Amino acid sequence: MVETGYRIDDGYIASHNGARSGDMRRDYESLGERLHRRGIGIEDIAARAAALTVALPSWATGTGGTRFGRFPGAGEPRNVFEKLADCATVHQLTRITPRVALHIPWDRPHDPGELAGFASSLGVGFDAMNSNTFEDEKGQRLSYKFGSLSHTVAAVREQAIAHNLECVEIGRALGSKALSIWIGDGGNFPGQVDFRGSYERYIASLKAIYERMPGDWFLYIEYKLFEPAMYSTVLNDWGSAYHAATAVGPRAYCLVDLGHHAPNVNIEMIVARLLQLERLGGFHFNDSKYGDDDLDAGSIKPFQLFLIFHELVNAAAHGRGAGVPEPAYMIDQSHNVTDPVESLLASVEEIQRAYVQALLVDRAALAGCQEANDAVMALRTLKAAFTTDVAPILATARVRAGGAADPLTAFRESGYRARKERERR
Ligand code: PSV
Ligand code: MN
Repeated sequence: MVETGYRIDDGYIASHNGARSGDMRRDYESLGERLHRRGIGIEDIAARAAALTVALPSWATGTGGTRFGRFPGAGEPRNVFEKLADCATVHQLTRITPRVALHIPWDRPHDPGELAGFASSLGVGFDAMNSNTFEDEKGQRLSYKFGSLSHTVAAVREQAIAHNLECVEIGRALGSKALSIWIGDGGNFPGQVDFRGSYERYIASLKAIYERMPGDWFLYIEYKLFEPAMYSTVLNDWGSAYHAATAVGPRAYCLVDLGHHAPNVNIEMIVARLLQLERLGGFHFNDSKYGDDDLDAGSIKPFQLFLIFHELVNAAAHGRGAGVPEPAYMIDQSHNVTDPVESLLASVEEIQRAYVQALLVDRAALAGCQEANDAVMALRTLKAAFTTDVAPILATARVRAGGAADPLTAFRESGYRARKERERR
């Protein structure tokens, strides 16, 4: 039986909340009044805020790094069990992160049944399985140096396909329902890779995986414009991902990682297109200034995050086609200078904030502005929602669900990391 180690006491969370309850109630009532004047029922918004769920990446619970080095902090998780414990702590404080996404081989469990039992004892489950053919695993027979699913050599492609099927097998034992594939395949120099041939081989490999996936699983196809390949990547953009998904089958969808675009690309429009075409599988949330920076969600471009959620809320109002799943929300970040749990807590709050702000958009008024070609008032309508301080809704929804009014402060003051420093020598 694996030890859980120190956990934040629910009584501690209750006293943290108790100290804030008066202010929280007053702020919530005052916001409720102002929203009522805009024809919005705060209770309905609070209920929708509480219903949002975001998956946590196991790999973001430890300090990431850059190619120039890594500066791990004390008390970081040493194995998949400790990663799950940290994710469960984020869920305990926020109440909207009940699932964890695993990366194989980084988190390959010796005994998936044992891991599933451990997760359920912590009150969390599993999200998409993430395969990794962008690195060579110790002892691996054939190298991915020149690609994996799109490699010129059939035996390398077969090995990469087998790895993805192993991820599915592990995921089945854990209760996961999706496989997320991102490949690093591409070229560093013009002429190195045959664009046409590599894309064809990639799609054929995806088909081989898809055909052997259980019938109730989804395949998420993640694109990225560059890195580690610096000149071209095989799956570089949403158009390539969209075509791949449609070529593979009805349960294949595109995954949008916010950091996987060139600077200033209109990501909300890509999201709107994929929603309209019914091939948006979900997100890897993070933020960036220059490239795939993997900074905390909402830290650089909170308005962009809001606009993305605005498109998601719009699409939900239009309804989804039969069998089309709700987009899956997941964080994918690299925490280099912060406590990873603190960054995750802050990011979860930013994602929930953007969602709630998007719920406040006066869609009838916006449609009127669009019909009348009134650009100034259209933007003002969006900004009215974006500039609303929805913190009282977030805090109230969390506290009602048993979480903390202020998760970041509660985490810091709990002494969790210091306890883990002692436990995780
Ligand atoms: C690649 O940059 C990526 O976004 C993929 O999702 C990977 O699985 C993840 O980061 C972890 O490195
Ligand atoms: Mn990603």
